[in-house]
Amino acid sequence: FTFLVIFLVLFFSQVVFSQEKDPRIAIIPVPAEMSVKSGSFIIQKSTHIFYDSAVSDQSHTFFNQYLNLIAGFRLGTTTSADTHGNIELRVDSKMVVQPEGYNLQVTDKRIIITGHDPAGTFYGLQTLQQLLQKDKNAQISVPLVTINDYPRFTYRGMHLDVSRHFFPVSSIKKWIDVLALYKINTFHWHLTDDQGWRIEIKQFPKLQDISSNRSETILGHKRSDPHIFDGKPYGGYYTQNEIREIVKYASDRNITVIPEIEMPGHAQATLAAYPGLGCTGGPYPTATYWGVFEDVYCAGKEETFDFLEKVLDEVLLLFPSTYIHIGGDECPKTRWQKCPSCQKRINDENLKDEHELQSYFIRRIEKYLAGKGRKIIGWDEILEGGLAPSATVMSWRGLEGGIAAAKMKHDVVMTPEKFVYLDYYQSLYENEQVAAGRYTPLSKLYGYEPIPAELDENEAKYIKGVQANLWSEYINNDQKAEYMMFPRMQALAEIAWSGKSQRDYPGFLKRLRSQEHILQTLNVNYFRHFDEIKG
Ligand code: TNX
Repeated sequence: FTFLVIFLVLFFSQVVFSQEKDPRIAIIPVPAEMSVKSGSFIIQKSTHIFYDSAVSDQSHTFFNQYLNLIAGFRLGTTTSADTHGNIELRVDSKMVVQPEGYNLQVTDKRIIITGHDPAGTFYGLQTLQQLLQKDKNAQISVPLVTINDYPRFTYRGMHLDVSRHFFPVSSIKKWIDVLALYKINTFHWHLTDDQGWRIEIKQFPKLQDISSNRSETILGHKRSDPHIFDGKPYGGYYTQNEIREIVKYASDRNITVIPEIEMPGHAQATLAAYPGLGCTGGPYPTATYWGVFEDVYCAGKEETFDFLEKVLDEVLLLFPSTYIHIGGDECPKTRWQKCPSCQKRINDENLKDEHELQSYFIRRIEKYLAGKGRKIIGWDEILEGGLAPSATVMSWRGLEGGIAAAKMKHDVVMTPEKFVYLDYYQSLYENEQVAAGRYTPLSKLYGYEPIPAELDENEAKYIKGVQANLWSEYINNDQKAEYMMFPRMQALAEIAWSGKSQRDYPGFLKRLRSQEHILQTLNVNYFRHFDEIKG
């Protein structure tokens, strides 16, 4: 009996301790359930991937790309179930019941990944990818684990502003790869703003010729530096072919791309090309500095809606996402107050004021998109003057917008600037790279709980997920974008995917350190002092 007890104690302590101590087992986001045994499965050149017909081809392609980076070889694939020594990829919605969930079993003989759906299998492979490491003998070994895992939230988002600064297709693809590895499933692409329109629209070529260009702003080097202009031309936009390429690339990695076309505010770049769409008739320059601008789309003119509907027609052909982001934030009402056609609209439509005019604007676009089978999502200002009936709210100014919308039974994505804005400082070091004013260190992001305490259990169901935003006013190159994004994106991924009770900041920091080789393998720049910051 004593022997048995000693055996059991040793056995379980090994299971528990090896998880804690084995730096090879550093998975982000932390899985729902995991057990570990000593020993490894060795991936050899002769190892084959077997996959059943429900699994997407892209899954193993993506896996092989990464394996090739660390091992210098790719695995062959087969659809005939000769299983010994293989990696098997399956889909079985009865065995794994949670959408996007998976079961991963690594034994010394084989690896089996079973997903609830193809996305689940893909995520099992991402976990496996994080477990790959070269051991002492330069072999690619995988620790023996059994994992059951599934997401807490269905919406796990990352946003990127390409208007303030433009990023090339190759960088976007590189970042999509990293997002996929951390089980992010939504890429919110902020394509238009005052400082630049970045999507080709065939019916309105001046958007490419004029709205995508401006005079560049030189960034200050200290927080307090003013904006300085050098007057050099700055510009860029994505062709429709490039957009299709990115949407497909993302979709192969289970990432939905949601385009954002800003309205009624943040539209000065559009007005630069089509001044007739503003209240005053212009002329307007594409904005050369940051902020909120008074010249917005005129809500009184039919021309505005004609234009936006035609733009959206082309957008819908490029983006299959259910959601279309229509912006809605920071729209000053000063021009509308003095504009005869806006005042006429307020009268004709029996609206109380300019806030209701904004609501009229958004509802009209909502209706147009609903007619095409799409739904709108917008920043929390769309609550002003009455929320459009089927709108989803992105709560950015705080928690209030999200709370109000959930109480009204509207879907919500939480993205409060105070916690999840990646353009804010991540350290207070004297020589930190210039960023937007506030401070969101890694610990603050990690500590953010997306379900507001004010909501009861039923209301909480409307919180679909959480997103981090990377605004690019102060980010004018890829290296810096990566520096701002990583590793705060990994913290976001963990709060979006992992259960609330699994949150463990010291453990997260350790896993992040153990995983540095992944970012290095992918040639990703990141903020390296993350565990020195006390918050
Ligand atoms: C507010 S968040 C904005 C953006 C800026 C950002 C800078 C939101 C909906 N609007 O236009 O880029 O602050 O942090």
